[in-house]
Amino acid sequence: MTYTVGSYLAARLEQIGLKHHFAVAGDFNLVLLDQLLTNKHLEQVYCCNELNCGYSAEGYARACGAGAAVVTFSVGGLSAINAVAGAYAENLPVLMISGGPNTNDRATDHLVHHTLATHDLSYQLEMAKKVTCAAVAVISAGDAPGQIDYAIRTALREKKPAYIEIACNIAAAPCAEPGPISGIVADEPSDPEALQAAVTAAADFVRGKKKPVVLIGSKLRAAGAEKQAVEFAEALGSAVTVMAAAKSFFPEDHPQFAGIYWGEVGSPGARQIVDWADGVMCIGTIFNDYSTVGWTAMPSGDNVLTADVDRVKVNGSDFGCVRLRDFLSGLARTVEKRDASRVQYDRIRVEPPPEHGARSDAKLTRPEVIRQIRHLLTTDSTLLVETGDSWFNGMGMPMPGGARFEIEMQWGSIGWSVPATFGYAVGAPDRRIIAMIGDGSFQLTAQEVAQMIRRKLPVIIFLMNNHGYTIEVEIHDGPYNNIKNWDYAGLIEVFNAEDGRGKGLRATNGGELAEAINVALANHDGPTLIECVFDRNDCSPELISWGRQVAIANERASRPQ
Ligand code: TPU
Ligand code: MG
Repeated sequence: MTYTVGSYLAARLEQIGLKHHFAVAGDFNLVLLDQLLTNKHLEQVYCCNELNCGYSAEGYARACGAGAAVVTFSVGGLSAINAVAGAYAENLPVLMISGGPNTNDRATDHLVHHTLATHDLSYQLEMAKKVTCAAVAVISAGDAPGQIDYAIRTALREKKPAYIEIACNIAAAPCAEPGPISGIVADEPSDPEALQAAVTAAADFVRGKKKPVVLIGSKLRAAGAEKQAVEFAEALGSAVTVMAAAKSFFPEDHPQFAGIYWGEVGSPGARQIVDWADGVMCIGTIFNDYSTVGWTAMPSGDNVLTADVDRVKVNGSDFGCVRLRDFLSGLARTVEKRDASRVQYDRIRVEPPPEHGARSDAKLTRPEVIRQIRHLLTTDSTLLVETGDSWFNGMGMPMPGGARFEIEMQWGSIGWSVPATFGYAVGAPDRRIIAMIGDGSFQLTAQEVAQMIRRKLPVIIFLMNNHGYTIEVEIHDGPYNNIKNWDYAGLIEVFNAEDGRGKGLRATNGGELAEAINVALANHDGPTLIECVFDRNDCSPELISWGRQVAIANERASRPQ
C-alpha cells in the first residue's frame, strides 16, 4: 500500500486504538476525510457542529483513552477550541485535526475564504498552542510523519489535547509508511532514584502519623493509576475519600471508601474524616474554587502529602519524574498499616435511610427523580452529569462496583454533556449510558441528540426541567437566569424525522416517570429523552450551600496593590 499524509494519520489513529473519529466536513478537510476513510478499521462519525465534534471526541476519550475530532479551517476550528481547551483542563488526549489552506496561498497576496481577510493564516495554530500540549501545521509531506507522531506522542504522554493542521493540498500527497507504534505509545518511565527517594519519604511520612487518610482527585485516571490506588489503599488500610471530580475513580463499594470530600456539601462524614486526620495523602487532586467550596475546604500545611501525575511533594521535599502508578505500587509494598481513620469512619458512617417512593400521582419532585434514577445504575452503567444542579444530584448516587461517573468539573462548560454523552456512547456501546442534563445546558448543544438517533444509540437522557439556570440563581440571581421553555420531549420527534427511533417523554409525577423509564429500557433503537418537570425552587440543599460560598468567594474585594 502506498501511504498519503492522510492515510498515515489514519494508520496512527488506528494503531493507538481508536475505532472512530468525529468529523464535520468543510472544503479544507474534504480530501483529508477521504484519506481517513481509506482505513477500513476506522469509522468516521459525523456531528452537527464543530463544538459538538470536539466534545464528542472528549467523551470518546473518557471511554476509550483518546479521541479525535476533524474540522475545517477557522470557521470550524475556532468553534472546536472551547471543547479542546476543556479536554486540556480535564486531562484528556483529544486530537484536534484541522484542514488548512493550500500551501500555495501562504506568503502570497492571495486572500482565502474562511479567514479574517488578512494574509495571516497562522492564527488558528497560534490559538491552538495555548490550549494543547503540542500543535503542528503540516505543509510538507516529508515532514508529516515526524510532526504527526510528535503531536500524538505528546498528547498520549501528557494526557492533554494536541493540534494537527494539514494543508488541503498535502492531505493526499504521498508519504512514508508508518513504523511501529511502540515508541509513540510508550510511557516515560520514572527515574528510579527519584522514585525510590519519594517512596521512602512517603513511607516515613506515614510512619509518623497515627490517623492518615487518602484523598483521591481526578488526575488519578489521567495517570492511569486507579488500580495502583486500590493496592496502595489496601496496604495502608485507612479511610479513602474522593473529590467530587473523581467520583467512581475509587470503587464506592470498597470497604475503605469514606465518601465524597467536598466541604460542607460532601457526603456525610467525609469532611470530618479528612479534618480529623493527622496526615492527608492527596493523590491526583485539583483544588479550585468550586472543588473547595469557595476555598472553605482544602487540606494544606505540613500534614499534606501531594502525589501528582509525575511529582511527589512530602515533608518539604519535591521529587520529579516519579510516575504516580509507580509511586503508588512502590508505596503499597513499603507502607505500614494505619487503619485508624477507617475505624473512625465506620463509627460515624451514616447508612442511607430506607427509601419511600412518592405517591405515583403526586407532583414530581427532584428527590423522586433521583430515587428512580438510582435504581437504574448497574455495574455496567455510566452516569454523565452536566454542570448545574445535576452535579449535586449525581454526587449522592451510590455507584455499584464497575459503574462509572463522568463530570466536566474543572472546565464546567454548559452544553458539554449532550455531545460528550454521544461520543462516550459511540466508544462504549456495551454500557448502559445515562445522562442528567439541566434545561439551560441542554439548549446549547441539543442538536447532537440527532446523532444519537442516527446511530441508534440507546442512551437515556434525564432532562431536568427546573425552568432556568438554577445553579446561577444560587450564586447570584437576576433576570438573566430565566430561560425560554422548550417542548424538550417533543424535540425528539423533530430529530427523528422520517427514519429515527428516538423517544421523547414527559414526566410530571412519579408514575409517569416510572413508565417513561420502562419505555426507555425497552427502546434499543435510539435514545430516550425523559423530560422531568419540577418546580423552579426544587433544588438540592447542597447547591444552596455551595452557591452561597462560591458567591462569597467571587465577591471578595480586590486587595490594594
Ligand atoms: O439544574 P440547573 O438549572 O442548575 O442547570 P441548567 O438548567 O442546565 O442551567 C445551567 C446554568 C449555568 C450557566 C448559565 N451554569 N453555568 N452557567 C455559566 C456558563 C455559561 N456558558 C458556558 C458555556 N458555560 C457556563 N458554565
Ligand atoms: Mg435548569
